[in-house]
Parts: sequence; C-alpha cells; structure tokens
Amino acid sequence: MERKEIQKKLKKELDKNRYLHTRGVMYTASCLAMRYEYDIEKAMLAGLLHDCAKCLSNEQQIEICEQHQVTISSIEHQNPFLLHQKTGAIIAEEEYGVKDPEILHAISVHTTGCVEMTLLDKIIFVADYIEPGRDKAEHLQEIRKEAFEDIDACVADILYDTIHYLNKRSGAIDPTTAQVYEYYRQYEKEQPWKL
Ligand code: DGI
Ligand code: FE
Ligand code: FE
Repeated sequence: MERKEIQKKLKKELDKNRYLHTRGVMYTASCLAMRYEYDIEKAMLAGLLHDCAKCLSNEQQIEICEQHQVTISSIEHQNPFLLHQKTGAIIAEEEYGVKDPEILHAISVHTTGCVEMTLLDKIIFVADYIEPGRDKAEHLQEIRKEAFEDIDACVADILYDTIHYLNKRSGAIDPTTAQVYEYYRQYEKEQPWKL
C-alpha cells in the first residue's frame, strides 16, 4: 500500500484527534530522520501507523493478542491500552501490508520503549511525545529542543518524566518501562527540573 492510501484508510479507522496526532508524529518523525540521517520515507510510514490500533476496544486488543499467541502480562491486563503497541504492529502488517521489520518493531515498542532501541525506535518514541499537537506533558519545550541535540538523552528524559507522571497519578508502571529507563539513564543529562 502507498503512504497516501494508508493515510486514507487510517482517517476512517481513527477518531479525528488521533488522526491529527498521527499526522503530527509522521511529520515530526520525518524531521528527526533528517537530523539523524535516517530514511525519511520509512520514518514517515512508521509515524503514520504507530497508533493504528489505538481506537480498538480493550476486548478487541485482547482478542487480537490471543489470536496471535501474544502473551498478555498482568500490567497489560490491568491497562489494556498498553497493548496497542503490540496489536498495532500486527495490524500494520496484516491490514496495511507493511513488511519492513524495522517499522513493525518501532510500532511494537512505541509506548514502553525497549532496551537498546534502534534509531527508528527512538525516532518514533520521541516524535510521539513531542509532536506539535501535544501540550500536556511537562518540560515539553526543553525536551523538544533536546530531541534535535541528543536523541538518547531525550529518550532518558521522556522516560524519567513518564515514570514520575505515572507515580504521581498512581498509574502502574510496566516493568518494561522501568527497565528501559534504568538502561537509558547512562545517557541522561542534568536537567534543572531534576535537581
Ligand atoms: O498512544 P499515545 O497516547 O499517542 O502515546 P503512547 O502510546 O506513548 O501512550 C502514552 C501513555 O502511555 C502515557 O499516558 C503514559 C503511558 N505509559 C507509558 N508507559 C507506561 C504507561 N502507562 C502505564 N500504566 N504504565 C507504563 O509503564
Ligand atoms: Fe500509542
Ligand atoms: Fe501516539
């Protein structure tokens, strides 16, 4: 499927705000690809499709996982929205014809991240957080600037802020998210809000 065709189909599958967010991630991913010398078209396709399963119900998410022998952890059972990264990769492949394993991997880890992310994984993880439509997270101005200076430090800061946000809101932290932060701490820079 061509990117334009995928875009048309996604517009029908997603609600208006999710579609706008998806476009924001696609264009932000293209900017990061320019900065870090990654394939622009691949970054755009991954950005476009990263949330393709976001508007499915919890029941549908669980059903897709069961049909594909994807194990569901207890945290994922409690927070089924976490599954949209895994179901997203399945749907991108089955319904949108994506075969590129790098793109499918970036979709499958975009919410929690993973240890030793590839450049595309980091581009999508960061673009998802900083795209222009986002306005709720703290320190967005600083994190947006850092995204174009040092993407590993930026990943570490996003994880730090996500974990602190979830702690404040008493959201259960997926062990993957915690483990990924422990790994990315090696790249962390001092930030005024962490002192
Ligand atoms: O799908 P999006 O909203 O565009 O973005 P996303 O897939 O990164 O999901 C963002 C949400 O995921 C955000 O509210 C923080 C939450 N999140 C990330 N890691 C964890 C988590 N939520 C829980 N409960 N546990 C986690 O480890
Ligand atoms: Fe998402
Ligand atoms: Fe997203």
